[in-house]
Amino acid sequence: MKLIFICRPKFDRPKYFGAVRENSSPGTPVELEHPIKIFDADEGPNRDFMVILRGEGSGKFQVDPATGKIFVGNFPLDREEKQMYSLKLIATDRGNLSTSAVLELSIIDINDNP
Ligand SMILES: [Ca+2]
Ligand SMILES: [Ca+2]
Repeated sequence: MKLIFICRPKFDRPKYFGAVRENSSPGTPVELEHPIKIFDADEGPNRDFMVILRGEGSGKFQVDPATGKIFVGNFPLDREEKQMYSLKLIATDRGNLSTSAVLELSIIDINDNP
């Protein structure tokens, strides 16, 4: 059987915004203004895709490759160090067709530096 890859996975928005408190424990879900929705119009295995996160500071977060859900990674977030992350979400299907979207995450201050 020959697989034909026609459709790119599509994000429902070009840009997503989210916020998370600094010092959140690893694995804390990042609240987004609008949840990331990805749709691939192909059928069967051609519609499977994987989401990755790129950009400066992307190592501080984890993304569920199947859904695009974002979680705090294993490194502590410090608002005094960086208060906004501008990242790139990339969804790639099995045919290697990909689409990207912007993900802007703000770090919410907690009073940890009196
Ligand atoms: Ca596809
Ligand atoms: Ca603080």
